[in-house]
Amino acid sequence: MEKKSISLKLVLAGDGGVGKTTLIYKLIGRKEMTQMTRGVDIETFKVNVGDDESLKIVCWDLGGQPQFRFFLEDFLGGTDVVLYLFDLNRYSSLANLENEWIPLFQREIPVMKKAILIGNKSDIGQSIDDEEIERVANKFLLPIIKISAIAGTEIEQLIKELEELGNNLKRQ
Ligand SMILES: Nc1nc2c(ncn2[C@@H]2O[C@H](COP(=O)(O)OP(=O)(O)OP(=O)(O)O)[C@@H](O)[C@H]2O)c(=O)[nH]1
Ligand SMILES: [Mg+2]
Repeated sequence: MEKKSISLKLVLAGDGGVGKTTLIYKLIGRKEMTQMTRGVDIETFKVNVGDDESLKIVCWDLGGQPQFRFFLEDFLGGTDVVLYLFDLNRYSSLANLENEWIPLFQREIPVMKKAILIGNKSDIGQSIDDEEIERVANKFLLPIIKISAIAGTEIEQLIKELEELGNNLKRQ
């Protein structure tokens, strides 16, 4: 029998250079070097949610550079999951999530199935205080995951969160 498939739209948000495309390439198992994303790229991958079902995740990888901001809103309709990425070593990338990216999504997508705050580049350390990260996470009620998209550290944790969501949706 063919596997049943649920499909979700996942959007990667955050400033240019924080590692959104690198993370997607890790999730889909692609090895190529990444370039700045121009506009938006779309990639899909699957996670398993039980023997007879899989969860298809359609990832919308947004270009984070300021020149692409003006049309981003057009891509946000129907978002189920958003990953808010920042660089653990670049304070402005966390501040811009708090002041621009998260408010934009809250305005455009009032009901979201899941949103996660992701600090990337843990392989080169962390210069932002944990208290500051927790303050932003608490303000918007977001879980925090610290990852290295390049090294693959804690990517499993992220996949687990997505599988959990898939399992919850399956039961509905
Ligand atoms: N050390 C380290 N570097 C990383 C990591 N993730 C991404 N990078 C590097 O950061 C740079 C930017 O990564 P991208 O994935 O292109 O960033 P992006 O968020 O997609 O950027 P835009 O497409 O411009 O929005 C690249 O040189 C990556 O190799 C990581 O976990 N650790
Ligand atoms: Mg990119």
